[in-house]
Amino acid sequence: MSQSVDIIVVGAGFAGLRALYTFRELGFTVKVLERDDEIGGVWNFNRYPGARCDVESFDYSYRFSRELEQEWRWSERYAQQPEILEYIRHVADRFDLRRDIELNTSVMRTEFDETASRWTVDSDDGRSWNAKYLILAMGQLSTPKGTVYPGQDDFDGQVIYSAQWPRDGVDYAGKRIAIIGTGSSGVQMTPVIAKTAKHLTVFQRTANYSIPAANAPMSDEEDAAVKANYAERRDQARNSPSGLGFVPDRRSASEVPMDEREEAFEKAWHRLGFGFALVFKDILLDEKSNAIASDFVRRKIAEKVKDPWTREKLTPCKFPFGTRRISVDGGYFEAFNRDNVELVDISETPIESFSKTGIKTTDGIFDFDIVIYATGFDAFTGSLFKPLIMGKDGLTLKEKWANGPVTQLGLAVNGFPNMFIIQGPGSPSLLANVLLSAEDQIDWLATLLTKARDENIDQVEATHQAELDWVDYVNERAKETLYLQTPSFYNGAEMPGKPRVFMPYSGGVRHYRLMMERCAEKGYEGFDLRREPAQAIID
Ligand code: N01
Repeated sequence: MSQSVDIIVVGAGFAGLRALYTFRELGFTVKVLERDDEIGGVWNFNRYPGARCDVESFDYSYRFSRELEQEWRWSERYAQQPEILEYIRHVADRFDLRRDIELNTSVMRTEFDETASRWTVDSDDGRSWNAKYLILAMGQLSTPKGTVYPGQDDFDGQVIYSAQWPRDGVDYAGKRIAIIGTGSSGVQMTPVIAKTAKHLTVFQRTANYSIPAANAPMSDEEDAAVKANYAERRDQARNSPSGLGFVPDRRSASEVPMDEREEAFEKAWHRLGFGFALVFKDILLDEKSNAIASDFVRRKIAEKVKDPWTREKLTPCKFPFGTRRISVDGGYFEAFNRDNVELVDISETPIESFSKTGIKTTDGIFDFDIVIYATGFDAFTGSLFKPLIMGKDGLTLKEKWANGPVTQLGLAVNGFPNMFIIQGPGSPSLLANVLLSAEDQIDWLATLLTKARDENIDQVEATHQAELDWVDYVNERAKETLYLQTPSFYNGAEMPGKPRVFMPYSGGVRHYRLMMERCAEKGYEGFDLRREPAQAIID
């Protein structure tokens, strides 16, 4: 017997909870299905030491409740994972969200019934739901790659994945630890683990750019100052390209006199974290300007690392600054000055396998008690392909996207009526403050679905032409940037065999929101809104 609701939301992370709150407020019945035994999404899984948000807490928080904004007190500029999870739990309790969340519920299959204009949703434990709308809020980085080297099962020590960190913690003090991977996760955990590990070996394949977080406790004065003008801050964030509130200097980095430029970079280096890439308008757009910024960051890294060999290896040189996700660190490079920390360059001496006692590279065997994989995720599509999602005519989402994702506005897919993806491929997602942009999308969807309810519309479906146009547009915008020069998880290079398609929308959250608004103003251009299946009211 299936339970009937207006909306099924898959995923109880930040976006899923916001969707639940918003649609419930509007009088829709909503059920959120969450595979884990706790809410929080990535903030529930990524419990590794040092995990924290690279976006300032004041901006990486919900905007929908003025009271919540005023009440919640962040302890640091960049909150740590436990505090963010506590915030999410607080929101769920404060707004009584938990009663509509089913934990331990993995969606296995979902299919659109064209006659009834409803989605049926089946979970792994045999339960079923049916709903008019399906909202996929499954995250962009929630399916770990699960890297496995040969011989791993015979390893005597412990193997841990950064995004599946054991709930009861890991006692790494006094132990010999390996970290494989130097993306944001590896960069965040390295200085923390280094402090108490007996020995830490970091296996690096590609050196990464990282900017100091300049994290600090949140003073009462700063807290009060932000809260006195929170609406203004939110507006500024929403109207900045990244959703972080930084509006770049409108000049090209290459045109600014050297002294002035160095001063601006120096200031940003000590304060902006992620926003360093936005000091001048064209750091991510123009090769010459990017080379100047890349050079500055490399010089800064070199100043931090004492040993010449390690310094050279840690200096990123294989790709332009910012064309892979920039890391934001709390002493990553400095950690390599410790006697108990060692770097292994596996681009020169690759890992061959695990041995019983550790890891075997082409250079020899390194013994460990614990090996940590910080090797990343099957980004954007990994989670969306886990359940079988079947739209019209028996077509699955995986089949539809065999050559790469196609969407209208990053939100909807032709052939999958009444289904919406939050921060999916084609939306700003991983190139921006993802929470801010998710809230924009949910607010926009709220207006659309309210209209559909008021006007007895049965099906809302992206047109095929609209998604072709949107994909072209996303690609055109990407060509204006330097992102396409670098293999990364933005373009499917992180997984063997994945189509090489640039996935996020690089035009910024403000422009993206304006595109959504324009679509609505034009009567939801690019969507078919149908009262009866196949009877178009608006094309
Ligand atoms: O993953 P990554 P991550 N053998 O893909 C290496 C978000 N995040 O978990 O570059 C050996 O960036 C790989 O090497 P290479 C954020 O969006 C947010 O660190 O492919 N090494 C790379 O060094 C971030 O960007 C926060 O040559 C292997 C690393 O592993 C995203 O999550 C905090 C390998 C993977 O880096 C992912 O970050 C943390 C192999 N087989 C993360 N395969 C916030 O603060 C891969 N590597 C919000």
